[in-house]
Amino acid sequence: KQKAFIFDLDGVIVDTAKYHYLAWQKIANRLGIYFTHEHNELLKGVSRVQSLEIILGLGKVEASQEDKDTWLVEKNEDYLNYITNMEADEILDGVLPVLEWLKESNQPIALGSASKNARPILEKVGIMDYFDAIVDGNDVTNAKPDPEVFLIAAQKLGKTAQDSIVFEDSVAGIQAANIAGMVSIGIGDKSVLNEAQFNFKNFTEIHTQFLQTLVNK
Ligand code: B16
Ligand code: MG
Repeated sequence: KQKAFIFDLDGVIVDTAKYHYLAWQKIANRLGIYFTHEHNELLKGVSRVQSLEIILGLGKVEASQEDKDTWLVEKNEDYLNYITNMEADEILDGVLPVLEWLKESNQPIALGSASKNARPILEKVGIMDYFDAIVDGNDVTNAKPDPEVFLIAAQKLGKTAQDSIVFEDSVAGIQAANIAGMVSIGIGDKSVLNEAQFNFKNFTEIHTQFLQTLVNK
């Protein structure tokens, strides 16, 4: 049997969520907006434009489109600085064995990320070749929790939503997978990702036996 295995990027494959957080925090600080780790959960999986709107909303700050565009560019330049020297050692623990098992088991693999920086990151950490399809922030018009990104990924792999499995670290992403009718697997804090069908702290907890049950479903 074959299923579609769809991976989110930031916070699932690599810990770039921390870099997004640092870059947004600089913008928030500058605008005098109180922005914590908990607020940051709201931004995970959410597009760049949407993320800025959420931060401005937290501080009840109104801004012109021109200012917003400037901050979006600044945030991304800062983020690109953080990721420029990324290497394979930034792949999160347990991810490579899972990708390896899926490849050996002939299971199609896709990336389903909201990030417009997804491809360079995959290249930097050297795992581009695992992916049969890549769908990222450049390919979608509707941000998670809209299921568009995952639906396109499944389609590219030639599988139905019912035969698709999504690994996600964000609330918005889990919601997107659920709305699509896919199996949702939360990676991270179970109390945050309580809408996921399955929960794991990280990929070291995901064993081949579990992967095999997903394939057989
Ligand atoms: P960029 P994912 C998402 O990636 C991040 O979780 C989110 O925090 C970020 O704002 C979004 O990508 C856009 O990223 O600014 O690089 O286009 O988790 O869906 O892989
Ligand atoms: Mg993520």
